[in-house]
Amino acid sequence: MTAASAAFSPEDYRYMQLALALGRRGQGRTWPNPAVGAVVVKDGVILGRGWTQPGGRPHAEPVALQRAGAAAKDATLYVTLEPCSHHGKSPPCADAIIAAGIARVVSAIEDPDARVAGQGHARLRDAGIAVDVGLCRDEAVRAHAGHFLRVREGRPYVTLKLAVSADGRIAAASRKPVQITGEAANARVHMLRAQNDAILIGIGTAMADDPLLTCRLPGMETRSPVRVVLDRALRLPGNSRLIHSARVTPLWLIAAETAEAAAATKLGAAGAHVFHLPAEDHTPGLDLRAVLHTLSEQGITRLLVEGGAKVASSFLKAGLVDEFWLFQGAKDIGSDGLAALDGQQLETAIASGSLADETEMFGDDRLTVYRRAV
Ligand code: AOF
Ligand code: ZN
Repeated sequence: MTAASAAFSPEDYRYMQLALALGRRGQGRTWPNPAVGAVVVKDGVILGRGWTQPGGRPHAEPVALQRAGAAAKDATLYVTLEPCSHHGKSPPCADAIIAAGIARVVSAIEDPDARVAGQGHARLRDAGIAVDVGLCRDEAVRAHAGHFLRVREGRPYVTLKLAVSADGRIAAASRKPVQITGEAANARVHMLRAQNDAILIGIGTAMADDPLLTCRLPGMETRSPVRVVLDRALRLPGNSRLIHSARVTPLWLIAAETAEAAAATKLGAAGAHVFHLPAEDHTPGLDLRAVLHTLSEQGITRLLVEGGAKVASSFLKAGLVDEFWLFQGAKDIGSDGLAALDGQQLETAIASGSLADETEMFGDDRLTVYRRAV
């Protein structure tokens, strides 16, 4: 039974929206698992709310059911992804739902994970529970895009973020970083970091900017993503801020297998985790699909790409950008500044993607988010 045959009420819609909002709370820290949200409701009263916990467990449903306690009997459970039916590190959510005496489950979408794939819904129906699937399906597809891509294509969902001056530059000619956006936009970027599992830059940016790449919003310092540097020849300096913080916030370096073993040993001893990919002599960079595959194998479902110009245009050219966050500052840098993309027009790159569907102002800075249609 799918969306077409299920009758959903305005209340159903409201509670599923709540479940989606709860699920978003976990984004960026539930990997390798999806960030699911769940709500238990009876007679118009919300009895329990839950979302997938850091590291992916407990799952959302048992959290919501535990809050509801014995009152969950005969209640409705709203959940943003099919409840699991497999024995992982914890017993199946479907069994917990049955044991709690839930009468109806409203679920947004099937879980493509081969261990679940319809069996969660089937198990609930077999136990006599009414199961309606498909409410807010498109929003759930978006919310769980990283999980779906990881399961189906072996890669994470990729968000590219670029901040450009009014004249489309990202740095001064000297490569010296310039303040392009203001405080409000910068805070949004730090939030975006927290909402991703990992953040990736190229070695050029790592050397030029010596960035930290952490989330520095007050109270959210522990929500920094894994930092990933594309460092083909392992050139990252041992005295960089990335290396100095590697024991606090994970740092993964992606190198070619031809990189010097001594450099790998040294950076590894300093706390970085080095991954080696087959070297391709004819290309100067790394094969981005192989990079994404490696990250996906490690459990990364949502990747934020933060530059620089070369990395940004490589991802765009390879068609590997699912979402593009473009911040445009109000000031010019000047025509000798570094162009946003390496040998590619920003306008062309945007046009080859999809429609702009969100614009927001942060002081004088304009954010436009371009998304691939789901
Ligand atoms: C749910 N609710 O909140 C999440 C689910 O390794 P395990 O046992 O934690 O299982 C991971 C799989 O469970 C994951 O691949 C996905 O299919 C599902 N995630 N399921 O019922 C949740 N996060
Ligand atoms: Zn589960």
